[in-house]
Amino acid sequence: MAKVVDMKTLLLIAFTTITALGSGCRKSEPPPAAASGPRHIDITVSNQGFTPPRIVGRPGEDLTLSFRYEKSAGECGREVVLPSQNIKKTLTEDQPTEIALHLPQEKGEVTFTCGMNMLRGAIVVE
Ligand SMILES: [Cu+2]
Repeated sequence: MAKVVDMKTLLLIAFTTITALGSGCRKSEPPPAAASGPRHIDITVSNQGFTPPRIVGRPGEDLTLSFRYEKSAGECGREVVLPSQNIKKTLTEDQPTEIALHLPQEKGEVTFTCGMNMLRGAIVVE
């Protein structure tokens, strides 16, 4: 009986020691790197059009537009066109479609539309 207690005590000591060592050795994680790379923007396409319809960007900024398609947008809403960038993409409901975009240096608007130019949105460079 005494031996069983001894074994339990031993295990407890061993466990405590390992735990203490483990936490003592753990190095503090460096803080996450400052956000770099393209800014991610979620845009939903539905019967309400593009949401949000206007996005403000800085000259020369890199963006990743992530278009999420909702069926209410209809078949035409499946197409996203950025005429000034020569970009045309077909969306699916399975997963968002990402479009990488490098904004121009000049102030102005980069518009995006549905396939027939009925739904419209814009990135305002200012
Ligand atoms: Cu349309």
